[in-house]
Amino acid sequence: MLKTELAPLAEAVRRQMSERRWTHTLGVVGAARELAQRFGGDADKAELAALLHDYAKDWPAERLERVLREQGLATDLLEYDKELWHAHVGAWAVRKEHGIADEEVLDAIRWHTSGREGMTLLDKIVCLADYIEPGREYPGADRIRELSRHDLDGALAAAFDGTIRFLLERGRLIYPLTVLARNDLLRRARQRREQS
Ligand code: DGI
Ligand code: FE
Ligand code: FE
Repeated sequence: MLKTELAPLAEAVRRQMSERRWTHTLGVVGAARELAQRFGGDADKAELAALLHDYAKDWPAERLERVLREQGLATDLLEYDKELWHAHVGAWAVRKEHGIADEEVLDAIRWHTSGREGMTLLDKIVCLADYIEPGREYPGADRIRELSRHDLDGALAAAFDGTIRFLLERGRLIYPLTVLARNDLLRRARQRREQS
């Protein structure tokens, strides 16, 4: 369960979203905590970033678009899938509405959907937790859960592969940063395998 000092913030997060999204959020918190313990990350930051990662997910697209434009946040995103928008808006909103100032936590929220090159340990933990929380079902989910037991970069690269495949199959645009993130992780995972 969530740490008690997070209860008021958790209530505010819960108010932003559907019951289903809240259940997902709690799943991501648990998965992020486990990944942090397994891979030597900061479990408190992982828990906080996971709690907040989908803060703006259920906001209407018009509201997300307005914030991106008015705040000048990653406006290149406007040319890509709306699904990408909530991450950047969420990072902005939790700082503005809840005074979250930890840049590592804000980055993990901001990059949890697209990924980025040079992802931090916390970025990877939150992003992968989003893919492996118990409620998530998609082709290949169990393989990614399996990889996540020992290979953080390999698991996340495989998760991005799945998303890229999903977008390709539907003829949808791919945000280039996701491809860059995937390539970067794949290189690191390969380097690690060659070293061991
Ligand atoms: O917010 P969640 O549903 O928990 O998960 P998320 O923030 O990872 O969003 C994933 C959705 O974003 C998924 O349905 C695929 C969609 N999407 C659309 N274009 C892209 C994209 N995801 C990535 N990584 N890259 C894209 O270009
Ligand atoms: Fe999300
Ligand atoms: Fe999520």
